[in-house]
Amino acid sequence: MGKYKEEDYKSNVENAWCPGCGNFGILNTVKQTLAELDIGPHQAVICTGIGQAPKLPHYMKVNTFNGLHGREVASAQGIKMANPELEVIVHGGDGGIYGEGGNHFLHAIRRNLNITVVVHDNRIYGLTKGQPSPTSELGLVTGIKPEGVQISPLKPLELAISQECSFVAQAFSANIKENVEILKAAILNEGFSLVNMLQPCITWNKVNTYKWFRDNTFKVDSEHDPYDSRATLELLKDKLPLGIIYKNKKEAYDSKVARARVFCGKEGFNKIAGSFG
Ligand SMILES: Cc1ncc(C[n+]2csc(CCOP(=O)(O)OP(=O)(O)O)c2C)c(N)n1
Ligand code: SF4
Repeated sequence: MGKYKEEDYKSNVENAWCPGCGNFGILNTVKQTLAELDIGPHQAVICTGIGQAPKLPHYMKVNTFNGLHGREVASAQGIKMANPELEVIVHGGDGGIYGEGGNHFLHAIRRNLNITVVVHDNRIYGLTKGQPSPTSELGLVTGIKPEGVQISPLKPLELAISQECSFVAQAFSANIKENVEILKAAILNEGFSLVNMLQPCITWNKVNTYKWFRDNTFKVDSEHDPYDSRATLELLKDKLPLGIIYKNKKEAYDSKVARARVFCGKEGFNKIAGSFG
């Protein structure tokens, strides 16, 4: 039994999510994961932007940085560089991270800091009442898109794999037990970890419901080799795979910087610090 229990992350802030929202399952997963990894509320920071997903740290006791919509990955990288001891986790929506924050997302994968990014992928802009997001499927009709989505969705997992991301997983918000294991592995991975968390928005997305996600997902076979990018891309072809789908061994950027700090000494390091791109 670890030092921390789920109650240690409890907050008294009133919850404003719709009853039945997929975000509740994600909140439970995060609390349970931190408790099982023995990461106390003072040892982690959850970075968010604006939206329904970014409210997650308001509903728990943990350090929080709540910045601009789409800038959650950027602030997380700054925090990790300033305090490498902190467990830095990002929670954002598909709109914030893949849309407004798409450029940060792409380059953060390349930079490979030791952070975990959990995207609550409800395939819609939830907080602002159902505009299409980058992952909305072709033809999706919503209250404010009556003619249906006209452009094909972004493929975030394929994109992350194309950039040789250190760790890529996909999860479905209702599978809390499995998701705790996935999130633990993501946090323990030394590098940039992406968890695309499929999450029903029961209010604005009437297509990608709990039933739809159950019918259109499958659990990745234990035989799957996550280091085999070709096999992983095959997995992504039809239905949505759940589990750890891709891994790539490479040194985390913060660890490279720490080595440079030792190698050059403090003064020397300060001279070259600006050259880390
Ligand atoms: C730079 C910027 N653009 C747009 C907005 C308005 N805005 C706030 S939340 C939001 C949508 C959030 O959708 P998503 O990121 O998918 O998260 P969700 O609410 O679905 O969890 C938008 C468009 C904003 N606050 N800042
Ligand atoms: S609008 Fe959608 S994402 Fe937002 S709380 Fe309600 S169900 Fe959840």
